[in-house]
Amino acid sequence: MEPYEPGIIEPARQKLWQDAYRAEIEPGRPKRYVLEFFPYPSGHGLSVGHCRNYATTDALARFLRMCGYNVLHPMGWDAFGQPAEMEAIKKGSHPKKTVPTYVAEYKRQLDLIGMSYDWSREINSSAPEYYRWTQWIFLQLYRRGLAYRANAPVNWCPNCRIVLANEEVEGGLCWRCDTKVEKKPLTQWFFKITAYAERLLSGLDGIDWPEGIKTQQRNWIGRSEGVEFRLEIEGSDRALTVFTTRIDTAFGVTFAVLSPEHPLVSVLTTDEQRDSVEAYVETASRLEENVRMAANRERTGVFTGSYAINPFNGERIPIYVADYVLMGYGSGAIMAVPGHDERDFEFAKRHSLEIRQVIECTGWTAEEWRDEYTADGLMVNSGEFSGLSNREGMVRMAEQLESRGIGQRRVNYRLRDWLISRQRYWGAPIPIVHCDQCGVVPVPEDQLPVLLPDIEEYQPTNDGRSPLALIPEFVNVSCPECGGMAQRETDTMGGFACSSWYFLRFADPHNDHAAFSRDTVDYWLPVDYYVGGAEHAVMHLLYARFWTKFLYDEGLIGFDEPFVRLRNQGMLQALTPYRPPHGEETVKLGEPGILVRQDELGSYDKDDLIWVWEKMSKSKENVVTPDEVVEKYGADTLRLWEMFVAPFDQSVQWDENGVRGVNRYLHRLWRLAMEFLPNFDRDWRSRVGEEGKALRHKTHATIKKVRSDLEGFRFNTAVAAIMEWTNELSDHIGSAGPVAVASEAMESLILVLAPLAPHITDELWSRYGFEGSVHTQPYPEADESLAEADEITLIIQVNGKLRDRISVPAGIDEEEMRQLALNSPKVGDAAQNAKKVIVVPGRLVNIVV
Ligand code: ANZ
Ligand code: ZN
Repeated sequence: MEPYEPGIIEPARQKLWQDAYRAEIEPGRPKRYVLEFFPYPSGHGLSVGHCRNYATTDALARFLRMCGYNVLHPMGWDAFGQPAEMEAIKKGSHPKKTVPTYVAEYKRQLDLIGMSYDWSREINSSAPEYYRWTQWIFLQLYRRGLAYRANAPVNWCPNCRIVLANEEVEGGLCWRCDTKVEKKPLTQWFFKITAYAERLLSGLDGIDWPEGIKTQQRNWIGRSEGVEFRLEIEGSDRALTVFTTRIDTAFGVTFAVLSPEHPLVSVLTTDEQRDSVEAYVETASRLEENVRMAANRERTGVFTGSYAINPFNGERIPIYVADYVLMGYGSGAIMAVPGHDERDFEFAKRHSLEIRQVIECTGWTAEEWRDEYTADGLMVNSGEFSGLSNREGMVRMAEQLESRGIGQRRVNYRLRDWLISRQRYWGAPIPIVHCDQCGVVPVPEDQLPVLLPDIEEYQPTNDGRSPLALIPEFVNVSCPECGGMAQRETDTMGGFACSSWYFLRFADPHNDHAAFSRDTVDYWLPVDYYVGGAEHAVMHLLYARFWTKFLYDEGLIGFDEPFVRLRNQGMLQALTPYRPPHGEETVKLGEPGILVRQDELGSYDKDDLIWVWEKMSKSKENVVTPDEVVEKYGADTLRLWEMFVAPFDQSVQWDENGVRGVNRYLHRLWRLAMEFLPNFDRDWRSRVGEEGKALRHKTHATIKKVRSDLEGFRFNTAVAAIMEWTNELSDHIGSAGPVAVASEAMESLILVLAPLAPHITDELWSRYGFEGSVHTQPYPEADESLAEADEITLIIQVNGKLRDRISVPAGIDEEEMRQLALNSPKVGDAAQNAKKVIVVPGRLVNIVV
């Protein structure tokens, strides 16, 4: 018999699939848009870790096609931006050279594992025909006042010599090179995402995303409701504006705090206090925001010498400057309530300020902070409001401030505007011209794209300007408005701009007179399944939602949430040789993560190799490539393993034994199918009957289960069910069960498995003499009554050899099974001579004589 040779059948099948997955609009036919996160094609190529996402999403796309949907499953490249540029710099090459090579390699690998993409829609965000429209959307945002310039201190990485977005600073360090980030003032372009804060929040309620991701977005947006009011300053006609979420605690205010960056700091500082305030402000300016906000930090600060007046009780309250108050939030000034706010409590202790209780709670003392002090309760020591519940007091006190004209209720967001400027080469140039006469002038739409000049020297400059600033031919233009001498904007857009709309472009990728046509987008969008890693929880997903809402407001699209369903794949980990952190000689066994010692015996020795599970990544040098796995076992084995190993969203560990197990399954399946082939009855529909009910039940129950598992992203249990079904089919054939029933099962099995193991099933499909590809067949439908069938086949053996098979009710008990077996005419004398009767519930009875 011909052996299973994936190395031969897989390339042959893939050749037949070329162009087979083109998606065309068919009005009236239901569509599904299945999309993986826009990958950045790195020079390291794909690992089997990446394949987890691709293999699974492809199975889903293939399944949906067989279910009759018109499926769009495209792929493209997030090729602009910092990672591609950094990589090119490291390699001493140019991104315009490296990107196409890396793209070709990614494509080769994706084809190697049998992805069913519509490659005719491939897009590349660094191609002028794409970024022309990124620039066009920039202009639309600009036109609506949603793209603006502002001077703000920016994060400066002295090593990469570029400005970083807040999101690219991790714990005060550059996300790429771990260098400590500094602050530097610069005029930057921003997108006004804050204008959409409320809708970005409320939109989360209507979409099917993992709760964890929604929570991260909610926290990032950080909505809070409170009151903003005026605090008069003693002996001055100036006032402070403060924002509080707890106006009900206003009688407990014993001081006020300004952020060191607050514009009134120098005005309010008295001469005696000036030296210490200035020194404090200077120190604070060098600290990172997250350092200043850290929970365990000492609450430092200095007195300004001025006092404010509490509008509720007329008390004088000293005004301090302290770095735990940030300028970028609320109004940059607070009323401090040490009795009910932990940071204020610590500050008051340190500076010997009064700590007063104004909300009732058990065990309150001014000696020690307890989290219960922030709870709701009855108001005390609060003048006319005493005795009210604090929730009610909150409303009344806000109303009072409003009616006195000194405050109003306000909603605040933690979300900041999106910094889009990069002083870097490898990005879409911002389509703006600066003219001495006309100011900021947008490039007319018919002059797009503003081409990224083709230069050899693209490294960032170390004065913070983009390398584009060094190219006179690029910079000097005539002003689109007055025709006079003017200069182009030399900042480029960060990569997140490109990935904020690519999913729309896939609907209409070759349109050269618009970003996309409304018709194509109306048909294909929104994305039905969006699949990728949880690390993109905030930035990319929030930006893409913002642009979608904006384009909706512009009337360019008809929906305002881009991704109906989001699914995150779990990480793939691999065993990695453990290197103790620098300077540490010894390692304690049993430390978290240390699972396996190469030498299982004896005590730990400095020379032993210790292995730990780490995320599979090039930097950890633990990568397994799809190439090596496909070479050894075939793409179907890799694909099936990726799905079988665990629920999709769980972290898993690379395990070649598991891969071998899946490979053995495919070998078994091949053998079974090829051996059965000569007996296969194509006409099984007219010949299946009452006999062999057990397998029929299994067939239909499995079809039903797999359908619902795939719809619910439970690929692992779907694969397990298919394997079990294969075993039953094998038993059935081995015990000479009815051929028609086996034929039904075999044909259905090939179809059901097709989306998951697309090559072997397509090959078997044609070996079984069917026309066309298995992937264009309808997905089997379960016969409900058979799926629910309550009959099973009882196998009766004598000394382990088959004697009889009878249909019995599924719920049959052991004693009934035993009686049925002993009474079977085919068992004959053995019944009387039985030494032992072994009953395997629900399956068989073995009579030992
Ligand atoms: C008085 C008070 C009493 C406060 C109390 C809290 C508890 P969220 O919910 O995060 O919006 N705050 C306001 N502006 C600030 C700034 N720029 N930097 C640091 N802290 C600031 O937090 C709002 C609360 O954080 C505000 O309410 C204010 O302290 C503080 F028992 O005012 B609260
Ligand atoms: Zn001009």
